Amino acid sequence: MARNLAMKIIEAHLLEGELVPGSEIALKIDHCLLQDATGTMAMLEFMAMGVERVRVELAAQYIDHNLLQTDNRNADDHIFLMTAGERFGLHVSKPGNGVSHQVHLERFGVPGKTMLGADSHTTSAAGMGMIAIGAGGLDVALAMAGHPFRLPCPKIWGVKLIGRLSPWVSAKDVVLEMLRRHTVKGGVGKVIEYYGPGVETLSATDRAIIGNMGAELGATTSIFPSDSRTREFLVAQGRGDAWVELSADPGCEYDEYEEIDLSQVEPLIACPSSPDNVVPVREIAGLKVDQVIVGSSANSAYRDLMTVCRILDGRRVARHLSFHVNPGSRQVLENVADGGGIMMLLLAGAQIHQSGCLGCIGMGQAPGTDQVSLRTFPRNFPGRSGTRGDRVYLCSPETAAASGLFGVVTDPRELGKLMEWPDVRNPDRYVVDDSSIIFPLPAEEANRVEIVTGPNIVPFPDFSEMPENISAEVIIKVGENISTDAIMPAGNKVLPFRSNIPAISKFVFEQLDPEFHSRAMANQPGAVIGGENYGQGSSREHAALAPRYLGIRVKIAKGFARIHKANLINFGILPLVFKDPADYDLLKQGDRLLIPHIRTMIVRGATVIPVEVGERTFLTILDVSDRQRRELLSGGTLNYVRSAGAWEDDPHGCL
Ligand code: MIC
Repeated sequence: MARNLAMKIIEAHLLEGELVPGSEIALKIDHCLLQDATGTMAMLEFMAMGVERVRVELAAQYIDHNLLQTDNRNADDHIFLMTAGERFGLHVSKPGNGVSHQVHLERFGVPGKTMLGADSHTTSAAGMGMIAIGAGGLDVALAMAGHPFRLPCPKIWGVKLIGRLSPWVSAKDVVLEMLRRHTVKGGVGKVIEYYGPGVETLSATDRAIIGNMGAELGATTSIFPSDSRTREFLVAQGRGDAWVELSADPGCEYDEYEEIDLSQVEPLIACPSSPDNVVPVREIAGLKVDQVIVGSSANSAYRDLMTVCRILDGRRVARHLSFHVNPGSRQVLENVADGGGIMMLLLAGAQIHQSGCLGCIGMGQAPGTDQVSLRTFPRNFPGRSGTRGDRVYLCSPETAAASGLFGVVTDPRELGKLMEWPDVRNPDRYVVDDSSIIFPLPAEEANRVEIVTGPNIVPFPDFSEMPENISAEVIIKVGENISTDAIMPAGNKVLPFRSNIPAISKFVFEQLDPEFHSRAMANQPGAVIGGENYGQGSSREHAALAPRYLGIRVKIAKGFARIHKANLINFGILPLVFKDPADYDLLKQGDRLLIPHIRTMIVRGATVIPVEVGERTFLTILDVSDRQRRELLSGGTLNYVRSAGAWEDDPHGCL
């Protein structure tokens, strides 16, 4: 039978389960990706599993998020990650070497492989023809220990690309078009597979941008074929031998269909404060801009930066505005320098930063009060930049550069009146320098490496088992599409505590309700009520781990985002979905919820769970697998895998 590409790769890695959308499948994982903000906890979790060395083909630890060293804490975490990485056989990419997604694409990505990453934008490896999925740190730690990754079998959504992008329009506009059409919930439970004649007009790094922001559509991941453009990128990286040709079988089917005529896509921009709040740039043209940032995890590759350089060449950015460039990797920076781009940026008045995530996760670059900030980043959830009430817009590098020049939001096609379209081509051969990557040591030598654990790393908290009855107070009720940034903020103030759960828990829901922490501490156990797509956005498991530390035992929502739901289970929080969404309206903060005999119901496999509030009872759904039931009963996945028998219980453990 003719198969689409996503299914071919999934089938080749299938260890358990049926390829029926929604039912649980277990996949063999080839590559693991860790970054520092999620990686410190993930590494501690891996160490708690007692495994001697990673059990995947390749595991890479990137240090790209917590780059500001304002005291000992981030620096302590870096040295911990470097030494632990060496000890357990990971590749370690040092601070300043670049954003995980860009570096992985450049140096390690292999078409047809699976990858699990402790970062939602792991999906960028779509540009390499990989099935690359974001997950919580604990799931990645399990995968590094040789366990399969379990997830609901996705539907495959075929998006046919036809035509060719017009000058001044680029890959970011394509994914913004997807978000305009389908919103931040449009991809939930799906892998987006791009196919059709338009695909070959996009380079591997263009495809990575589209894959990166597939996370914003809520998709499990995205994928592109591995074709001559993939080969071209690998050859330019000096890794041509990693290339294999991969595509869907002719005549294959998809669960859903979509078509985008690239020639019809126009410059688009996502307005504050959601990536799907998309309008054509021309509709808001003229709005004064105070800050522009190009780069970070999306649009930070050679073509993106060099396009900006060429637009700014011989000109200066508007007088009142700050223009920042965050290269995706040291390699990108070196190649842009090699192509003469750095001088163009400097003379135009741009600020050039080190390679890393930086302002994308609120690690510096926060805009001033009421300032308008245009960024090529993937996310603009409220306050994520570090500034309360921020006004962050997401756009292509072309729109960013044009707006930077004029000081107001500008449709980049306007530039056509001033200059020729800089049709930037990627180098045939990149300047490659791997000196900032620490390659794995032979096992014998690795065993002698001492892991340096600084004072910022505090032991993982102990969590109790699921009780027979839950009686919990509603500590907070929140609305629709609540992101993990709203639950567990990022930023320079909070991120250094990622390896210190008691300390980071003080910031839970801080933006929405500064009293949340003290109320939760005083009223344990607690419950949280949410709307649709609760927990969208990042993979950060701290958005489940820290609430659990504060005594949250149950979250009831109209729907959960995939990664967050898995994280809740991993830390023993019951994820219940309203059977009738109208019951959401009946609940308020301070209500006492009773869930009698929840333990027995979980053991018996109940899926409908009655919840009592005062005199009323409403119904909720517990949609979890048998394994997840056992994890919930144990009080979380770590308790479960540590308990006698749990390893044997997993036929594919310790592959
Ligand atoms: C993000 O873009 O939100 C992050 C920061 O990369 C997160 C990971 C994190 O919170 O550390 C993600 O996307 O998963």
